[in-house]
Amino acid sequence: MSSVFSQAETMSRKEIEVIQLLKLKKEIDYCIANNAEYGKRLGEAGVTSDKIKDISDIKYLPFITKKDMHSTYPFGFFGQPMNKIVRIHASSGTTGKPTVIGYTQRDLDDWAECMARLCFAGGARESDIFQICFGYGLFTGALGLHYALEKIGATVIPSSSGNTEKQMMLMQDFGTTGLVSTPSYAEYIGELAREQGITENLKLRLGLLGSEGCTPEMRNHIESALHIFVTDNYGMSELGGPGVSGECEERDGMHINEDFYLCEIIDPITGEVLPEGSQGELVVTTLAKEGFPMLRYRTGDITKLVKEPCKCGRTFARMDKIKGRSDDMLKIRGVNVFPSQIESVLMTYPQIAPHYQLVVTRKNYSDRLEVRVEISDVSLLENFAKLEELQENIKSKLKTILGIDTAVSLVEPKTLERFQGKAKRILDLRNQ
Ligand code: DLL
Repeated sequence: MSSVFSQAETMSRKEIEVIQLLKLKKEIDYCIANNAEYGKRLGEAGVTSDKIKDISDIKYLPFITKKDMHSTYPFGFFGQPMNKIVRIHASSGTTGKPTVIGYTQRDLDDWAECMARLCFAGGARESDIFQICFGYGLFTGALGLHYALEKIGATVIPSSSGNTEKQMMLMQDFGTTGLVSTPSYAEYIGELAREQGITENLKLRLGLLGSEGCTPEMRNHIESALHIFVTDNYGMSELGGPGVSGECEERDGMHINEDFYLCEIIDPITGEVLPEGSQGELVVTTLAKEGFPMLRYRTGDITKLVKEPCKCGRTFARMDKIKGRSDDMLKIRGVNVFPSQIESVLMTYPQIAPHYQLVVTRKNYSDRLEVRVEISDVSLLENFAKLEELQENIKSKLKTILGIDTAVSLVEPKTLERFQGKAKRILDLRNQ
């Protein structure tokens, strides 16, 4: 068994469930006592902690959605007055107002503990030098990993995102061993390192990536470009940021910090709780938050849960890589399409680069999905027959996986946008 950061990570299933039940009841009491919005909602639903005899009784609690965040902006779900809140973060909403999250000092300590467990599970150690290339600011990613890595005793370089040339210089000069970023930024750094011929000068060995999806195929690409070992980390602002779950070195699902988060999978349409092992929408309840407690938050993320212990020795349940967000899912002529399915297909071709864009248009009431992808093999540009053959091959593979026809456009290297944060790959022009 590999070592763990906290003994809590190896509790028996029975112990985990006893703790979850106790903490859930306490969190419900806390919410009713400290937040008027919860008092009203739980009162209407007729739920107090007395009704919760088993963790499955969580089903009596109403869901919270993103819409509820907007209608209670900015502090409606805060569980403490401002004199007890020591930090504020906010989600990077593209439209309207952001979601605002408050932390007490104890929340910050718990956050560092949760994330430190996951960094350690991903291989981070005291001797590492980590460059944090998430944007510092209201986004939770940078400070979330920053304090966790310091807690482990690793050296942290808070270089933030952007200014990639300088990032590369620091990486070489400081002997950075660990990279923290989105997968798309890691991909971009890998591309530049190769172009500048400096991959061999780098001492990188680990990548703690997250905040957006990354298929195993994309991960392989990043690993071979930067000569690193990558783990995937999941979280969201509403749940305090990163630290909800992350992969260990087995990379067989992301371990959930189950003593801090209770996860369920529901049918996104009916809201019914689904049996163990089913794929559906992830709903999360925080079990020990003071500043921003969340009871049954609908994440919109599609995944499934596995409770069997992992080979690494950790007993915390694991969630599969996120398949997509229910609101990222494209409906093309009635068929559900997740960008991750397309990415998996594209990544199997050595002749193309991991840079793509999905453009959806509508003509005569019929949807058209165009997959634009960069070629990496420039010699193809001089061989039209080969280019066409590749295009047809990708089209037919996509048809097998998605069940629908797509248009495939092979574009020249470096013509699609690069991202320093989360990638924006979908261009849905149907309503224009
Ligand atoms: O992305 C928190 C975070 C920071 C997680 C750093 C991991 C590392 P938000 O900006 O609120 O918070 O975005 C949350 O991003 O609902 C998912 O749809 C997506 N997401 C986050 N992590 C992953 C992941 C942070 N590992 C939203 N795989 C979530 C796939 C992810 N999607």
